[in-house]
Order: sequence, then C-alpha cells, then structure tokens
Amino acid sequence: MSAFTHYRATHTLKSLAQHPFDLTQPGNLSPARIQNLTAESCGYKLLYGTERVTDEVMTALHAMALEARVHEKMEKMQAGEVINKIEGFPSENRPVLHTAMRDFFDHPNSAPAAREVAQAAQQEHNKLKAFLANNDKTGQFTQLISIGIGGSDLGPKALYLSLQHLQKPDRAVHFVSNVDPDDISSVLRQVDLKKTLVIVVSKSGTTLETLTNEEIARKHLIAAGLKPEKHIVAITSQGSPMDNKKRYLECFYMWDSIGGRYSCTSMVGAVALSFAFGHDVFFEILRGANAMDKAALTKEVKSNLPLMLALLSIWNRNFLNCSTCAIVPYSQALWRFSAHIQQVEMESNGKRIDQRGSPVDFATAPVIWGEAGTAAQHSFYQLIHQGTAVVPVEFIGFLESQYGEDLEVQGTTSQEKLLSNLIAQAIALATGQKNDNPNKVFPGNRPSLLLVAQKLTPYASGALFALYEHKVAFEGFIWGINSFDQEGVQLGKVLAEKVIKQFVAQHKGQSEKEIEQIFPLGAAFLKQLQDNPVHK
Ligand code: G6Q
Repeated sequence: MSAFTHYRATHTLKSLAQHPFDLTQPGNLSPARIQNLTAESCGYKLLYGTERVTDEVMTALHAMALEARVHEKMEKMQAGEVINKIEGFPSENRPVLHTAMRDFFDHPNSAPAAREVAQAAQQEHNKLKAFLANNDKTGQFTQLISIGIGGSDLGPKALYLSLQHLQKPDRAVHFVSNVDPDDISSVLRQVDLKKTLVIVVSKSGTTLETLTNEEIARKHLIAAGLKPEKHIVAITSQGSPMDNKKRYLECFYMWDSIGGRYSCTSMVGAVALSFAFGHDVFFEILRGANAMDKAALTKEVKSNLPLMLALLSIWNRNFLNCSTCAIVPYSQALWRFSAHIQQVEMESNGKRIDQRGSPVDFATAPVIWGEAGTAAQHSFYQLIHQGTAVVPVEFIGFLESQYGEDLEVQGTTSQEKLLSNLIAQAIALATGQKNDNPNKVFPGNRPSLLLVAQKLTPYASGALFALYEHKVAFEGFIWGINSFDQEGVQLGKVLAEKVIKQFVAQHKGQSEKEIEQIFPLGAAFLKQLQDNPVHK
C-alpha cells in the first residue's frame, strides 16, 4: 500500500468525505464563511469558502501534510538536495533548483548547492544586461523570435503575455514552437529579418522541433543576405550540442537542476522578456517569484498559499474524486496561463509510480484545463454548472486592469463587470438553484476557489507562476511521487524517430518492403495516410 493511503489523516479524510460540506443548504454559504475561509501570501488573497471543506477537513488535510513531511521536503528542494529521483532505479538523480533562479533578494538560501546555482544564474544576468545594453545602444534588434517547445515555450510565452502591456514601444516578440512548418512561416512573414534576434531555447540542445525550426530560420537569414551567427542566440545547458559560440551570437546558460516546465524564471524566460520589457521588469518578476518561494517555506499554513492550494486540490481529487480541474483567470493577460499550468501539473504529477518505483493505489494529477473568463462562460460553463462531471474551478482575478483605460458603461466599468461575473460564478456553482423545471435546476455543490490580487504587475505575475509551481510540488510531496521527471514523453519521441526514418527511406527511393521492416506498424499508418482517396 502506498504511503499516502497509509497516512492516519487519509483515513480521517475518507470518512469526512462521506458527507462533505453542503454548500446548497440555505445559510451554509454565509457571509461569515466567505470572510473566515481566507488565506494570504505575497499580495494574493485566497477565498475558499466555496470549497466543500470544514475546519475539521482543513485540520485533517494539514495533518496529512505534516505526516508527509512537506515542510522538510520543500526545504530540501530549495537547498538543492537530490530529490528528482526514483530510489533503486536509474533516474534523473538531480537537485531541483528553479528557486535558485530568483534567489537574489533578502535572506538568500545559505545551502552551498543553492548558492552556487544562484551565483551562476546571477552571472548570466550580468551577461544578459550587457548584451541588452549594447543592443539599446546600437538599436540593431527591435524584433525577437523565440524558438523552443514544451517548457522552453509554454512558461516564457504565458509569462510574456501576462505583462505585454509593459512592452517597449519599439519591440515585438514572437514565439515558434510547433514543427508544423506553418508556425514558423506565419512568424517569418511578420518580421524584418535585418532587425530580428532569433533565440533558440533548448535545455538539451537536441529537440527535434526546435532544431528543425532553427534550421529554417538559418536558411531564411542566409537567403536575406544575413549571417545567422550574428542573429541567433542560444539558450541551453552548458556543454549541450548548442553550446557553441561559433554558431551563435551569444550563449546563455541554464543547468540540469532547472526542469523545463520550471524554467521560465531562468534565462529561458529572461532573454525574451528582458528584451521586450527591460531587465528591471524581469527582476520584478523574479522578486515576486522569490517572495512566493519564501511563502512556500512558511510552516504557518494560512500564510503558505501554495500548500493551501495543494491541500484543497488533493481534497477534491482524492476524496471528492474530481478527475479534472479548470483554471479560469478573469484576466485577458493570463489567457495562456492555464496552458502553462496544464504542463506544470500534468507533466509533473501525471505519474503512476511512487518515488520507490511502486505503483500507486490512489489517483494522482487531475486533468488541468481552462480559458480566460469571461469568454469561458460563453463556452464550457454549461457543463461546469449542469453537466454530469463535477469540475472544481480555480478562479483568478484582479481589482485593477493593467492598461488603466477603463470606461464606465451603463454605470459600471469593464473591470467591475469582469469581477461581478467572477463572484457570481463562484456563488452559482456553490449554491446552485432549485426549480420546478428540471432544465433550470443547478445542482450546486460544485467547488471553486478564488485567488485575488490588486493588479497583475510583474511582481504579482512572478508570484502567481511560482505559486502554482509550488502547489504542484506540494501535491507531489504528499503523494510521494517524483514531480520532476517526465519519462512519459519518451516513448512517443522514440517511435516518431522510427517513422521519420521511414520518410527518409521513401526519399531515398527504398523499397516498400525495406520501409516496412524499419517499423511495420508505422508503415501501416503511413500507407493509410498516403493512400488517402482524397489525393486520387
Ligand atoms: C519540461 C519538459 C519538456 C521540455 C521540452 C523541450 O519540463 O522537459 O517540455 O521542456 O521537451 O526540451 P528542450 O528545452 O531540451 O528543447
């Protein structure tokens, strides 16, 4: 039996889950409940009165966290101990030190492993500042194309979009990730290559999609009479195949201990975001993330928002059996945030063995999905309110808009309308509605939580991204799984290489039989695709 199933608190929680708090009972979702069920870290207030929890449930969830020794594990992580491992089996066997990428402020971590990586990161920032200052002086680059995929794309892109209102007037940034040739073609049409800096972001320096897109960019630069080595910058691990100053204008580094999906506060995000907004703005993002790292170390649970989110999520996942969770920011700037967190959560905690290699006997990560509100209301909210699946929702909102260009229309500003919708949805999901017409019945008891801050500033954005990174880490600590590897993406990559070999064989004119021998199942699919009657 897995450790998680063994915790004393797990048994208590199982029995409490037989009769979860009924939000639909008149008076149960009271003003006092909304006021009392709150927590706070780094300018974010968490309102969780609309979750199906009681004080007793929260106490048991906290007890479960203590049984799992989450505080010790978070301290070990931030100190740089080797926690990315599966005991007794070959595994990545590394520290997990994305927190060191922003440990430049008050009271830095004193553990030598963490210090060393933070100092190395600081050096990269010094290099970056000099690089950008030179560009400001010469005015050479005003546009940037970031080529990368997965963790080398989703986080930096979501973070960039979250603060686009701060973009310098003469700057434009584009992201290319897909090996679909249309992705890069559409971007290349929008830029003046002479003024374009291309950054190739790949920790391994070997990713098929990224290297393919880099080659396409190189060809276009050459065709425009430009030298690729004067336009392309590498962001990679020291010693990777891309660590080659002859091929690149500059190389910025990250390290093994920085997981791709946790890398947006490293050089992976720093180069594009500092180019777009200025290096000072990027440091404000880091300041917010660092503040949340410190909040994650707090033992006082109500001041440890990442732990609070993890506990509520585990309650919904393991005890109320909700298999998905929607993240719905009521902020247009966060429209790619759910996509980023989808990777952070699902790649980290979509696991079926524990850290000792044994199959788990409980559910791990829920499916994460979402969209920005209020657009989401006009799309999938029907299912959330009246469908057969219960989907916990994590709402995120801000009191102020970013551009500050709001107008009063019919007595309220747009920001007020936005927030009114956010509040209304949380209440509607919780209380539901009775009606004689079955089609107008809302069952209610659909859990949600609200995260609210004053304004989505660089500091607030950094804090939010770190909040979810640590939420996911705490879940993993409690479940006893390794949240920091991603073996599950390997098999598909290996098989894709075999199919690629079959295409190569076709180009070389090899016989059908030879092609089939490379990978018979791949050949069967290829045959079906290429025998498409539409072509005939
Ligand atoms: C993230 C994953 C994965 C990775 C991409 C890109 O945690 O490891 O999404 O970021 O596969 O890898 P490279 O940066 O090595 O190109």
